[in-house]
Amino acid sequence: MRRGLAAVELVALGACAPASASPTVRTVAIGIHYSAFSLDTIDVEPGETVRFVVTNTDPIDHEFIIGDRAVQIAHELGTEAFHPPRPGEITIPAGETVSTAFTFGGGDLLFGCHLPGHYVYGMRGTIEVA
Ligand SMILES: [Cu+2]
Repeated sequence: MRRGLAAVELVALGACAPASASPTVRTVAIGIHYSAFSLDTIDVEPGETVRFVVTNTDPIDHEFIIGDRAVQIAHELGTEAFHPPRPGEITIPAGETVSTAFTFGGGDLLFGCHLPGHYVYGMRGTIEVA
């Protein structure tokens, strides 16, 4: 009797495992052309993981940095001497496509490129988390 219950529990656990191990990840494609992002607002759900596929068709490199105001300011001021690889922070070399996955919390965020002058020029947008 006890062995039978354990088997049922194992089957139940097995049935749950795949759902939690591979949550659905939405892909959002973003283009960069003439130093402008193709989107200026991105809507996501709280807790959602989104894979951003960013294609840069310009002859110069660009960045796609996700973060709050503090993150954007830190990158704009260039106070980070070294950029460790982080989710939501990528450089897209000229003519290339780079992707990054980012899991959102509950608050709105910003995205932008912080090559000199680009953010101020308009290479930025908002991510509305709701
Ligand atoms: Cu740029």
